[in-house]
Amino acid sequence: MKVLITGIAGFVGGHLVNHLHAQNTYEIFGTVYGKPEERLSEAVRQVLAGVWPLDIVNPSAIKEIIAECEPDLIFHLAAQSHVPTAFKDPWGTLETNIRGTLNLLEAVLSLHLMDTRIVNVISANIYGVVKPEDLPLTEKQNFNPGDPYAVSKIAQDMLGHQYAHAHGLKVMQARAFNHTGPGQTTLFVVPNFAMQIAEIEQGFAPPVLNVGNLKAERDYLDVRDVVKAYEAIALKGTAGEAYNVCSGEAHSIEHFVEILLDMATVDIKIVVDEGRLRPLDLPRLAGDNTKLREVTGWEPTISMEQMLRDVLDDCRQRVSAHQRTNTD
Ligand code: A2R
Repeated sequence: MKVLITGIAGFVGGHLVNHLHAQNTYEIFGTVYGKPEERLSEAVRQVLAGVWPLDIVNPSAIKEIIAECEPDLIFHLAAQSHVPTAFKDPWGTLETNIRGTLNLLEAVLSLHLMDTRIVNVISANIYGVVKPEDLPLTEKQNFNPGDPYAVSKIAQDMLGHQYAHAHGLKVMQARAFNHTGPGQTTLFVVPNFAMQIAEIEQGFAPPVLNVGNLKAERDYLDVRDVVKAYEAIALKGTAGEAYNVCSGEAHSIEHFVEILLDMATVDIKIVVDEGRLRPLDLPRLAGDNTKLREVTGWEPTISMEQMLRDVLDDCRQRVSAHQRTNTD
């Protein structure tokens, strides 16, 4: 089966390649924002059947790629995915995420690839600030965007819905709640804390963990369970439908910090840094994954402890590798 992954060099893309490659049943193609040889490791490039540089905002480029590889499945991950960047550059975010999705759907439609199944990756940010009584959120929850990224993802979700219903494309919306795992940038909270701990352990920082709002409760999955959910949606999802990809449980960030600090090899003090408190902070967020489980049979398999341990170990390795590079 031929698979095309847009945004393959991103955090989720790497994990999706690992998961699909391990099954030996997929021929994997990808697109990269920039030069493949600069954005992908040699090991990943060797696994791929083809890879193209792509700015997804360019309509003819994505059409040429899809025409060449004629994928059975498309995982659309390419996006401007960072919320603070969306506040700084709202139009750039809207353009990449909306225009990019439109270009992809138009390409599939104009090439008459009516059997190609597309996973359109959205974010739980679309639900925005919600009432406690609405938790856990189902796919029927109203959209209430609090940032330009969420607006772009609502439009992306609605485009998938519309192209499925108006044109018969087999496109499903995967609404991902928080996820983390090895390799995520430290712009995100879990690897940020883990990296601080790894740097402290290896003597590069004083024994102080700078944190934001630890009371916020979030619904986290390990990215390796997320990519399995995307595959399950690709194979078993119903065209035009949206699926929450989430654990179904909310845990406080404070709980994550406690577990990470228990795993640390040194004593570390917590300090609240006002600069890390985000505006529009939502006290509690949890999704309902019943629809995803019932339609696809997907179940998460990685515990929260395992997820945190693997992120911390990955950060430890990144700090050691950085140190080796600097001393070579
Ligand atoms: O920003 P970069 O240089 O890391 O490139 C990102 C790429 N990308 C683009 N690709 C094609 N044309 C563009 N105009 C464009 N702008 C950005 O998409 C990156 O390699 C990839 C997205 O990966 P990440 O930012 O690491 O996101 P992640 O965590 O893998 O999330 C995957 C999907 C995204 O649609 C999120 O919005 C959603 O999951 O939550």
